[in-house]
Amino acid sequence: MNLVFLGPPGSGKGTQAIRLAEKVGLVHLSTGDVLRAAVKVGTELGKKAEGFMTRGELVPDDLIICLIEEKVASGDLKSGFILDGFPRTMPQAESLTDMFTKNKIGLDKAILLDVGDAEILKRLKGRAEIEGRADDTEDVIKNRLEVYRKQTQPIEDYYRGQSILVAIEGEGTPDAIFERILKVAG
Ligand code: B4P
Repeated sequence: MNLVFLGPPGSGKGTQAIRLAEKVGLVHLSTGDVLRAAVKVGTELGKKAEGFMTRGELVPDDLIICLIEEKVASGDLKSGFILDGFPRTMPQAESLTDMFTKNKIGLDKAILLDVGDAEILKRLKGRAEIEGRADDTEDVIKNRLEVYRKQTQPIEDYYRGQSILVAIEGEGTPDAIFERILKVAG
C-alpha cells in the first residue's frame, strides 16, 4: 500500500504515520524529520533549509523534490510507504505524480487529517514546552497555518479529483484517530 498523509501542521500526521507504518509494515518517510536531521548535522541541505523552517515557511520546491527523487530512485519505497509532509505545494504534487508514473508506482490513498486551528495551537504550544522546536512559537505557528491554507490546501482538491482523498476527523485521542485510519488503510 502506498499512502500520502496530508493535514495542517500539528494535525497528527507524524504521530499517526509512525503508528500505521509499524502496524502494517510500510516505510515512513517524513520530509520534516529528514530536514531537521540535516539541520542538526549541518549538511548543505540543512544550511539551506534552516532559515525557512525557523520562519515557518516552506523549504524551496527544488530542494525537496530532489530529496524525494533520490528516495524513489533508491528503490527504498518499493514495498509500500507513507509520505508524511510531502507533497506540500502543487508543483511538489505534480512532480510526485510524474515520478510515480515513470517508476510505475501507484498511489492508493491520500489521507487528510482534519483538525481545527484552536486545537492545532493548543497541541503545538504543548509540544514547544516539551521539545522546544524552533518553529512552535505562536507567531510561527500562525504563519505555518497561513502557509498551509495558501500553498498546501489546493492539493486536497488535486487528490479529490483523482478520487483518492480520504478525510479523517483528526480531533480526539490518538488511539481513536488511529482506529479511524485503520478502517480505511489497515
Ligand atoms: P513537519 O515536520 O512536517 O511539521 P508539522 O506539519 O508540524 O507536522 P508534525 O508531523 O511535526 O506534527 P504532528 O502533526 O504529528 O514540517 C516542519 C517544517 O519542515 C515545515 O514547516 C517546513 O518548513 C519544512 N518542510 C517539511 N516538509 C516540507 C515540504 N514537503 N516542502 C517544503 N518544506 C517542508 O503532531 C504535532 C503535535 O501534536 C505533537 O506534539 C503530537 O504529540 C500532538 N498530537 C498528535 N496527535 C494528537 C492528538 N490526537 N491529540 C493531542 N495531541 C496530539
